[in-house]
Amino acid sequence: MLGIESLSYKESSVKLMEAAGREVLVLDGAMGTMIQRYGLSENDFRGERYAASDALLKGCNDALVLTRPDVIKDIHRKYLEAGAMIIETDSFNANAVSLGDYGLQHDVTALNHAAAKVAREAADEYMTQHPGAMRWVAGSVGPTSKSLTMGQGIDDPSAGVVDWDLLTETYIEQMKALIEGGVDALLIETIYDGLNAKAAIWAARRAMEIVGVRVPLMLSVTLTESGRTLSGQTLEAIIASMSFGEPMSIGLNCGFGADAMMKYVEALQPYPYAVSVYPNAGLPNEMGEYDETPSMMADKIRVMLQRRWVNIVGGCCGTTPQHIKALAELCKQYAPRVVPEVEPEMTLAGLEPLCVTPRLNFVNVGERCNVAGSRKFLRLIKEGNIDEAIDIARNQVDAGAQIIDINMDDAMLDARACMTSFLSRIGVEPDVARVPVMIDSSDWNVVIGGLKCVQGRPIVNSISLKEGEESFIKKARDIKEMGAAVVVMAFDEKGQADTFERRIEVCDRAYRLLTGKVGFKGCDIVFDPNVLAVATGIEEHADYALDFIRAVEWIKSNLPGAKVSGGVSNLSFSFRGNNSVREAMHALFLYHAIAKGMDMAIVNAAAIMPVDDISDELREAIDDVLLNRSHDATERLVAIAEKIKSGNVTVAAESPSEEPSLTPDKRVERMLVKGVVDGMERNLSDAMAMLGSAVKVIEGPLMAGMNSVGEMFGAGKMFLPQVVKSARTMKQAVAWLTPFIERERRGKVSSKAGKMVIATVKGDV
Ligand code: THG
Repeated sequence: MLGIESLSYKESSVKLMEAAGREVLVLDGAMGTMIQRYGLSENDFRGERYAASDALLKGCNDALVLTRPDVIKDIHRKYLEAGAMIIETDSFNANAVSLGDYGLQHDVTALNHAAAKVAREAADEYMTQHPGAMRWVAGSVGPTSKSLTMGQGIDDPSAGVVDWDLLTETYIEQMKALIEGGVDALLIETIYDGLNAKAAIWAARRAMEIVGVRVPLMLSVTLTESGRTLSGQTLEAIIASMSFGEPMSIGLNCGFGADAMMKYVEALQPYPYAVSVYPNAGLPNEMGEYDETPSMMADKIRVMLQRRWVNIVGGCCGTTPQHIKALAELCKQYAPRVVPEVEPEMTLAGLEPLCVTPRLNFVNVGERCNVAGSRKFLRLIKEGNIDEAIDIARNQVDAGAQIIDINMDDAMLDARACMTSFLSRIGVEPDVARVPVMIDSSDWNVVIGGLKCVQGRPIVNSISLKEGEESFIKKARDIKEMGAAVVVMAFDEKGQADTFERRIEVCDRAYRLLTGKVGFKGCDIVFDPNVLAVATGIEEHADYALDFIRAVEWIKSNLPGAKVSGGVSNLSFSFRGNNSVREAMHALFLYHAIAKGMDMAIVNAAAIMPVDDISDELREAIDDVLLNRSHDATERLVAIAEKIKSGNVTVAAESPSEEPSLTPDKRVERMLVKGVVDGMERNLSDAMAMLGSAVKVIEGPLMAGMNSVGEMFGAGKMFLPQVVKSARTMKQAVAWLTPFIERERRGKVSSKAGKMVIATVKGDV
């Protein structure tokens, strides 16, 4: 391994990581609250160094490490005496973006060196005076006041552009100086934007490489009252975004006090990191003061300790050495949380997480935000009609797309600019940004540009061995270090793999390189063994689909954790213009490939057809093509396709709402399964007449329909988009029946309603 993996941790850092498993570690309290107590003047903040500064520096706490180091050291000492085991450097805002407010952006290195030095001295002196006691220094790294995610969505050039490159540059300078100054850990805290956090983590790892010293990362998130970050991510989503940092701890700070944190501390329990929590001293009062006393705060933290939920405890805004003293006494009485070991799983994220487990059955990636795959999307991008282009993304998510693929590769476009601006815009559209993105480009420059503006955990689509191992490894490393998962196309120096043997040969080689040389986890690799067009009339293409399906099976049983994906619409290029045949081909192809373990596919989420809707004749013909079962398979499929085009053969059976052979209840059931809304009211009314009540319509055909949707989903015959459609139909049917149900209920003389408890599981669709 190269880069950060080759560095070993500092000795004191190793002790810190061990200690977190042995005892509850106490972190210090607020710096700002303490500084206020010293009643410092403008001149104290300026000192000699900044005497000539144009800006007023009062309030620039980070300057004091150079201008009043005695004060900062005194504060560190007080926290150590109160029982803090880890003290934080006074460097929360010591980066160029934040220091720019005071005109001190040129002094990042000196300030961070001094911040580390003064904390280091205080900790070392304490250890000398208390032999046997270990005390640690954590370098504090704040988020800056500029949100990369929210800032970039706003088209206001005058706002001053803070982007990934600028932020990482100053973060590297800051963290390099902190590490050189001797910190034992880096504490990236008050995280409110996943993209800022990713930039900080990326920079931390570069800073470690530059200095040649590895220290553990401690990550601490601040949630709003909604339980999400300010930029909209759930806790699970932001953890997925940050996990590439391989943190020692993840936790919560600031926020709304210890009470409000309780349920989120619980949510941290399943993760394989130490858990830290350092709340404010309650909520600020009207004067902006925090009035939670040390014992009040300790009582709340006690509950977390009793449940063995935490490894590191401390204080944020408003806390004082008295608070830390109370916490330190408390922590002595409890054992720390046991950090669980977990089986790694691919977790992607937008604003919400997407854990790609076999439980999901199959993940569909929306294909329509692709300038090469949708004429409409290309036109909108060319016209600069971003709003309508975003509608295409939104429609896919509405139709059930769980990830959206985005591709701007067109010779007439500045693909990098289109990619970054589109990603930035959808990043602030909550109903689109909910899902992770797949950054699709064959231009590396576009991929990197895209990665720099996504706050969630995306997948890069794609890399391959086309240009040899060196470039493959370099790109893979960059992707891993930016926190993304990866799609690998089965392509090497010899070209595109198009037989079973070539497909598995290339995937196997890529897997060895990624897991062995780059440090990728198997579960974060997605192989794409090339979905190629079949029924082209060319003999060499006859095994394309079958070999793909065989390759899926081989990859799933030979490359641990690896996922398989493919661009399904490629399959049917020879039937362009005949969407019903294309959709039937896609559905059957997916049916076979998913049965062998295919995990995801790039599809038109709005147009996946249930396999059982395909007429027997068409299904037989398509299967013959896909599985290469007969020599005249293509000819027969072409012939049927012609008939379908001219309207002689239907793809699906009759529309269930009209089918005369069915009784009304059966019609309702079938309509629900197919998600058909047209004609529903008439059929509901007929079914009600037939069954005698609205409740019976729900309990009978509607429930039966939902059950078969569930069964078909489980059997891989139906996918999320169709389930969503059925669920919508159900909702509409119930809404239509509700007034009748109420009337029926009122009609009953004395109906004693019992109590009913219903429940669902987290993540239920
Ligand atoms: N593997 C990976 N990524 C991919 C592909 C793949 N990305 C691109 C592509 N292939 C998958 N996406 C599409 C998107 C659209 C179509 C096919 C594949 C498509 N579009 C219609 C057509 O060309 O007939 C256009 C319809 C329209 O203009 O509206 O078929 O294989 N990793």
